[in-house]
Amino acid sequence: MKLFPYPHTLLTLSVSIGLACVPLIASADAAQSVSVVDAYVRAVAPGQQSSAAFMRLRNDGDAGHALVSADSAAARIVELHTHVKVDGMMSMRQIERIDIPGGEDTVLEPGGLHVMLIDLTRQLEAGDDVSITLVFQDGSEKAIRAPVRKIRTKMHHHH
Ligand SMILES: [Cu+2]
Repeated sequence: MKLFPYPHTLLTLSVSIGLACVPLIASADAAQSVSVVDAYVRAVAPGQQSSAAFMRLRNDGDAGHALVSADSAAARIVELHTHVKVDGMMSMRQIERIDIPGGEDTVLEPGGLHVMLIDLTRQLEAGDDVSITLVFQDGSEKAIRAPVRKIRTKMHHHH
């Protein structure tokens, strides 16, 4: 067995300790800190091309996170949207991110923030399940399954 000279051993030891400390210093990633509660997708009438997913994003960590994109096999295009009032009319607008402040719940609901499912690959009927992958700003991902529900509120389509 070859004995390494002392300085080399010391260097190796320092590096090992440095790496071992990383998980303790770094805060939990978004997928760990953020839990998804009450997710659901709007049922659509036959022939309707788009739908939306709603949910409560609960951040149990101290650090703020953000949802930056989402993906689903149920739609060819998935965008993050919000509703804005333009000339007294509510309309939808695509946004880059949905902030999820630490220790708070961020709610995606009809008339507000939502995950827009555009160009549906199948009809979404009440009782179905839709798989959605949420992608956070730190690169972590969370896969969820959301039941399809009938929602009565009117939706405006202004893309
Ligand atoms: Cu929308």
